[in-house]
Amino acid sequence: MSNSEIQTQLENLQQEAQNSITSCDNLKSLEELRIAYLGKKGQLSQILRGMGKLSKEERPVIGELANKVKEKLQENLENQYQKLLNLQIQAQLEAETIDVTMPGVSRPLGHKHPLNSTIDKMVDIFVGLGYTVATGPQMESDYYNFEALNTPPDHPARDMQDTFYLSENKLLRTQTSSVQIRYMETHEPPIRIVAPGRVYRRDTVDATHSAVFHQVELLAVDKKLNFTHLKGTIKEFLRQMFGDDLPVLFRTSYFPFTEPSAEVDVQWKGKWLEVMGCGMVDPNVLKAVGYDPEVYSGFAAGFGVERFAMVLHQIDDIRRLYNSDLRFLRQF
Ligand code: 2U9
Repeated sequence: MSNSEIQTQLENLQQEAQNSITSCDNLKSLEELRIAYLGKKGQLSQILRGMGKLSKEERPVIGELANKVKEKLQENLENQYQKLLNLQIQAQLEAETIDVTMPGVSRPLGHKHPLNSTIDKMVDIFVGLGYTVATGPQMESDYYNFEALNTPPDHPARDMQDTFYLSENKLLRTQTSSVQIRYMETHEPPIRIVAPGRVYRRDTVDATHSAVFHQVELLAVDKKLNFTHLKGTIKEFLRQMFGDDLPVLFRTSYFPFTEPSAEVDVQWKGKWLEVMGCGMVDPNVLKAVGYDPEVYSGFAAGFGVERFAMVLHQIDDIRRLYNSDLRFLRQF
């Protein structure tokens, strides 16, 4: 092959390659073009193979031309590569654009049941006053639910009609007081505990009664505790629960496990409401757990959680708290 033939071939190659490179529209084809023109077995190498037959004088001339073609094509390839890469990045950015002004997708979130939030609120207040949370079994023996709490066998509370008996000596606790008995058996005074939990009574279900309900009970035992300590504690609790300037009334009452005993009413939204019972722990209860009633005295109180939740949220029927009706529960 002659000098001028090779020259023409190189020029044609450059023209053709330049056209296909600038009209190439994706990175994969561009790489294929690079291999086809500049690769080891590419078109440029093939043309240069014909150089062997050229004279000594012609060779450097063609060599120089071949290098120029090669450099030119490399430049073309690099330019097109950058151009296609930019287009690809641009397209990707556009595809991934987030419109921050679009309304969000709301995902429904669960939240606490009003009974749980009421228990938490009550317990938190007592924890703030230095009390420790204590819990215990819901299935109890007659001893922990009644006997240790100064409730003799002939007491009406033990009636089969009031208590769920599981067997002769197994029952569903009617109050969380059994928790305090168990706690006192294993701890020495001074003690300050708050016992939240589920309790059971054979009540006929209506707007204000449920066979399963919740209590928060309080117990403090120490030397020289008196009714003033009880009153101050209860008043502070009710103040934190219902707000300042709350009219509170202590009415004389009776419970087997406290003496003296009182029921407490608060004036809330213009009405007097009974919210809890309380009293000084009966000496017989202290004796039952091995505390000396001559040395120690205690006060206790009991709250019905459902009643508090109903008063706080103006719920008219206790059954609403158990129906799992989301339209109702979502209000809290
Ligand atoms: C021990 C000693 C005494 C807990 C008390 C009450 C008064 C009370 C009711 C409130 C509404 C029950 O849920 S309710 O129906 N409770 O009136 N509870 S004194 O006295 C105790 C507790 C434990 C060892």
